[in-house]
Amino acid sequence: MIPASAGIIFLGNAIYMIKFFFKTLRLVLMPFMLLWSKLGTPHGIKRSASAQQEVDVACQKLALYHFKTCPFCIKVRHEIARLSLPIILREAQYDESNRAVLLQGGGKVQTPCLQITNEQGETQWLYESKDIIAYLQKRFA
Ligand SMILES: N[C@@H](CCC(=O)N[C@@H](CS)C(=O)NCC(=O)O)C(=O)O
Repeated sequence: MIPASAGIIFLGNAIYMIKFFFKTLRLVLMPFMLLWSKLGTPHGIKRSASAQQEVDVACQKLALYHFKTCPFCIKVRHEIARLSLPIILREAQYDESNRAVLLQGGGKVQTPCLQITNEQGETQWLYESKDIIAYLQKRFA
């Protein structure tokens, strides 16, 4: 019979190897994701100066928590660029303080997450790339 301690060691090693695999995969994919992020950025739509001014003011109440190489974040950043939205980007993978704010405010470290502050100063944390894109299109397209 296999002792329990051997089972625990095996499980520990398996978890370590899975984590190592994904860490390596992330490192290998990183340059491609950065390239996609850069080259895939669309041109922004043009608005009249006054319309853009209104949009600029509205965007001061928004912030996107993101990881640079996360594919879901890249999709959202592309839509932000397409809609010509000057939304502040807060890196949350390595920046400990942004990560802590996201965890405390939104309840989990998952990106992308759009922080929306309303006129009353209340904050909403919108997760899910599809929902964020739908929200931005509804408001600004
Ligand atoms: N269904 C989500 C998926 C988001 C997601 O999986 N994000 C990853 C980064 S690519 C994440 O935040 N993982 C948490 C972590 O790595 O700590 C969406 O479409 O936004």
